[in-house]
Amino acid sequence: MTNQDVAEKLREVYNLMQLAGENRFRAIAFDRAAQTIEGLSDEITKHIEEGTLTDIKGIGKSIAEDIRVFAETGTMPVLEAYKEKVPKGLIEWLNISGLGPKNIVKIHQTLGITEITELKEACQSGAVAELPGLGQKSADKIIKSIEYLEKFGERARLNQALEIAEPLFEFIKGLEGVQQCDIAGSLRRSRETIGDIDILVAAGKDKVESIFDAFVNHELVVEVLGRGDTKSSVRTDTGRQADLRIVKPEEYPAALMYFTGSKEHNIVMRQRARERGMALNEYGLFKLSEQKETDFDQPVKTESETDIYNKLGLNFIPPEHREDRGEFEFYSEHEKMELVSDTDIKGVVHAHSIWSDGKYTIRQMAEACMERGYEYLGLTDHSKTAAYAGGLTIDEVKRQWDEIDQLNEEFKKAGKKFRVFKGMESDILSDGSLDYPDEILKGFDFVIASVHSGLNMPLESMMARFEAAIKNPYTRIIGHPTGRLLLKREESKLDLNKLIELAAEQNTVIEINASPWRLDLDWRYGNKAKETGLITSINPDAHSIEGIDDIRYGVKIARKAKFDPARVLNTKSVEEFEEWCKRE
Ligand code: DGT
Ligand code: CA
Ligand code: CA
Ligand code: ZN
Repeated sequence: MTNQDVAEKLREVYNLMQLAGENRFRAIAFDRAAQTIEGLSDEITKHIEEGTLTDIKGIGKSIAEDIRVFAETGTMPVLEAYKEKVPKGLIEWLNISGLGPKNIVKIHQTLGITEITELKEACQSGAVAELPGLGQKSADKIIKSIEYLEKFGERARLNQALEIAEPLFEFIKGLEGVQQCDIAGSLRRSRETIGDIDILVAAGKDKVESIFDAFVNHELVVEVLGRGDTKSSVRTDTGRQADLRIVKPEEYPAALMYFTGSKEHNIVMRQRARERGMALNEYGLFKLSEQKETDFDQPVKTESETDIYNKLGLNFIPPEHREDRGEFEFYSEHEKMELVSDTDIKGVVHAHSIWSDGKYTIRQMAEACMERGYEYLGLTDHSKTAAYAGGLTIDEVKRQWDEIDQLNEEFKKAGKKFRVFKGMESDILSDGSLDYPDEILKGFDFVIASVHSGLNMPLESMMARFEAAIKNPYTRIIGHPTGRLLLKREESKLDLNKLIELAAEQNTVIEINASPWRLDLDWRYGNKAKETGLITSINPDAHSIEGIDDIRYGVKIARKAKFDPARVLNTKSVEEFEEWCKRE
């Protein structure tokens, strides 16, 4: 835990307190404490150990206690309490430059809105300009800031980050003098959203300048944000920041581990090192001196990340599991976890055609699947209530079935093993029922049940709705359970733990929607899914041919969520999938 970590938490409390309408002076105390800690010339951890926190100017008893608890448990109760109090959407407003907490509270309370999208509308409609102390100029400024946020955002979705990181990585890897190179940070950990891109290189000292030169002159770079001896930061053409760090070859394993993170994972690793008389930092693993300080003269030689893990009593922990969510317990006892990979995926489940809101015909989608080496396509257009998405009437469903039968016949004649399955993405209506009568539902090979409207229901009604859908014998898969759109729309209120238990019990699959907008089921529920034996399906929700390739993002999330191939529906071969469709 660094001084910066503590300062950030305190500042978060400060911001939230203001949004909660707390006494301004109480809030300011947190901001002052944050500032002081940022400016400390020694480590806050030392003050915690020695019980001297309150000696620091501006840190009173109560904040000292908050810091101590944070150091001990990794969470700060006062912060968690305010997170509960303040609507999540509102917290994001703090990212709008030029809009302070006071005005946020004013707008929120008088107009009763919480989402950024609503705020933008209120600025455009003139509602914000009418508020005392705001006016048209302020409203226009807010719109501009929101548009900037929309464009560049605080974070990027996985696909947006990869679009920049991959070409940069390939380019840097090929430069002269680059001995090792990896993408690190949240991207290596397969997080669903990415703050900035971190790339790490091992090179000799004489090559550092030329590598940085090439990097800052890359065609994707529009601005150099900083350049030092070991690190260069640039802004790329989408606004996304990328950091390149160059370290000595012997430092590479420890640096890669450090800059892969997560912070939370690193904290535990450092703790494990200390328990074993060593110190771990971004430069390497070292022995501790008698004064229990890092002895840089006594490095412990490490060849690789695996080596470091082994020396700290662990087997290699794959980057996607480095979140301090049970990985230490698991990898201290097991050599590895079996995880699904791209090559395990045999079929494409959840795709749309021009029958509803897709861009291509069933034939075109099927051929694209074949080209990619898949054995089947589980076609799932929208159901009739989803009129905005071209949902199919009963008559259309029957005609679509005929088309699929003919296609399959044709494939068979041509000696192709490929098959299109008659699926449906049925809306879950507000009472939890599916969108067609049973005699139609039973004609599908399988049904995905998804919520597309009434996403803001209260928790209990939403759970009842899902429970009814899961218990419906025709529902085989639950689609994008929370309905979230990453960096755009909040998730519905759901008790996902309960939902997973229920689905596992009923033998209903919950998809991992692989669209980079969704990545829903969230990987954070991986432990629960594993415990209950839940089956998932890595579904692209493809509305176009290119959309099929989103499966790769879903695979990343499924690995992060600890799914092995046996618990992923579409690792089944076409014959096995056909069996599954028959049900028992
Ligand atoms: P992001 O960029 O917000 O998506 O998340 P990360 O995880 O890529 O974070 P970033 O770019 O700030 O730093 C990369 C890694 O470096 C991070 O995962 C862990 C390590 N790191 C950076 N700053 C700190 C720190 O203050 N303390 C610790 N323990 N680790 C840090
Ligand atoms: Ca990063
Ligand atoms: Ca970074
Ligand atoms: Zn859907």
